[in-house]
This record gives sequence, C-alpha cells and structure tokens, in this order.
Amino acid sequence: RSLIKGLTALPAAGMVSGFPLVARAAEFSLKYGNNLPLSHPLNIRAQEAADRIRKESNGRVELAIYPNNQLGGDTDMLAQVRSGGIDFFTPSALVIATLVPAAAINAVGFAFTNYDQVWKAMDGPLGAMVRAEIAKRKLYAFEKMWDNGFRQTTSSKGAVHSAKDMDGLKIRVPVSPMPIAMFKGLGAAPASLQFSEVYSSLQTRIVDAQENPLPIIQVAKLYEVQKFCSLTNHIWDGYWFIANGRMWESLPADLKKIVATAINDAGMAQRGDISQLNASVQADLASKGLQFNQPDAESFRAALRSSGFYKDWQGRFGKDVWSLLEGAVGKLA
Ligand code: X2X
Repeated sequence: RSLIKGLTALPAAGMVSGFPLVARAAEFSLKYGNNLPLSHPLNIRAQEAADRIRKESNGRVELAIYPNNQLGGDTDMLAQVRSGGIDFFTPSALVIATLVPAAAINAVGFAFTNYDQVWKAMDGPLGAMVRAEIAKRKLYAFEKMWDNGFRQTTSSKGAVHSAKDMDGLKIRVPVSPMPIAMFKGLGAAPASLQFSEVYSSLQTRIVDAQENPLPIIQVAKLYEVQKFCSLTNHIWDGYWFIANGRMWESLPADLKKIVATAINDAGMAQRGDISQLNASVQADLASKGLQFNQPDAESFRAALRSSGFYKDWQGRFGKDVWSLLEGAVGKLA
C-alpha cells in the first residue's frame, strides 16, 4: 500500500522521463574554503549568502562551503585559490600578506583603536589600495571586508599586565611577518603556526600563549587550554573574501552581480554579528573560567617605538601606504 502511495505521489513533481529527478549539477559549482568552525558568524553568514545565490541565480550557481580547515590550513587554501583548486577563500589580512605585503597594513600594532576608524579606512582609501594590490596577484577581493576582530592575548602561564610580561613568552602567531616582528619587538618569543594547529599546540604546551579576537577564542574553545586573557587589543584583523581571478572573470555579468551582492551583504551582516557578540563574549568566556585583565596599552606602544618597529614597517610599506594608515589613525612614529 505504501509502495503504491509512493509511486502515485512521484510522477508530477519528481519524475522526468520515468527517472527520479535528482539535483541537477549547477552550471557553476564553486568551492569556498575557510579556517573557522561552523558556529562562527563568518560561516553562518556565508551559508546565508550561498542560499541566496542559489535562489537568485535559479540554481545556476552553487557555493559549497568547506569550513574549519577541511581543505588544509591557510597556507594550503591560499595556494588552492590561486591555482583554481578552490574558488573562494577568506584569508585574514595577516595571512594574505604573505602574498600581498601591503595587506598587512591594517595589522600594524596598536594602530586602530576603534571600529569607526576601522570601517572608515577599510571601506575607504586604505581598503581600496589593498584590493588593488590583491588584484595584481590575479585574485578578486570583494568590496566589503569581513570582521575578525581586535586581537587579545591568552596564556596558560599568567596575565600580561604590561610589555615586560611579554618577556620570553612562547606565543603562537599566524604565519605572517607582521605579528612575528611585533611580538619580537615586545620581547616575546613568537612561533608561527597555522590556525589548524593552534588548539593542539596549546594543549601539548608547544606554546604557552596565543592571540586572537574573543569570538574565535569562544568558537574554537581555546578557553579549554588557556587560563588568562589580557585585553591587549594589539591588532585589528579582518578577512578578505577573495575569489580566483580566472574563475571570477569567467562568470557572466548577471551572475557576478548576484554573487558579489550576496557576499558583500553577508559581510555587512557578519560585521554586525561580531559587534553584537563583542558585547557578551567576555562574560561568556569568564563564566568558562578565563581570567581577564586590562593591561596598559601605552607600555606596549612605547616598547614598539623604542625597538624601532614603527620606523622599520614604515620603510617596508613605503610612504604612500603608510600615510594612508596614518590618515586613518593619526601619527604612529
Ligand atoms: O589564525 C588565526 O589566528 C586567525 C583565525 O585569527 C586568522 O585567520 C589569522
């Protein structure tokens, strides 16, 4: 009886030429890889964008998301999006800076102090400059940068109250020259590791400390392997949503528009999510046992100035790029 019922229900909606209708392959099946757990706002909003793109393109574009380093660490995904192995990737500014050095400009230590400065710069001339540099590497960067956040310092060893507590600290930083230089300038002993290795390297005490925005500390459960969190706010970090340049050029204009609008809108919504999270995440992490303190930012800036950090990076970026940053945040060196 149920068999007959099933059969009679099928033909109208589900059968073409006597075969059950299975999902048709989209004209453009695109892969997007990232390094964050599914519960992070970046993945939640990216999934919304994928759903919107499927709908608005009438199924012509399918965006498959591979979160949480499923396709490899950041270094691997950056290579894949360049070769076309994947179509989209969201590297942090720190990560894409290994290919596009100017992209590290927003990550200069203690440059940005608030989000008004950040979005004015990244949606303005500073961001436009970085996107143009990214384009030179045959990658397309969508207009709206997504938020990672202000990076904070966690440790299993003790709270960081001022620059002198950084002395000799074994701290994991992303695979990127800027944070290495900055933490060396503060007297720490930084080690570059991909994000995919952070939890285990803290757990096995390969390193004692790491630094990341609070929402990442939350979704990656780093509070399980760290005791102290010092609100150093040392770097503002964001994600560039990038596409393989050849793939992007091959998309018809109408589809480009659908994809770009969905991704940029999702990015704006994701900024809002992080902003909302920022109001509650510290209390949540404290309830999970992380001990917070507010260090004195001026001691870090002074240590960086006297180590020559700002002068050195001003030279590396060059006058034009540096003055775009100082135009947004004021004189640094
Ligand atoms: O690797 C990190 O620390 C992270 C997740 O913040 C970046 O993507 C740079």
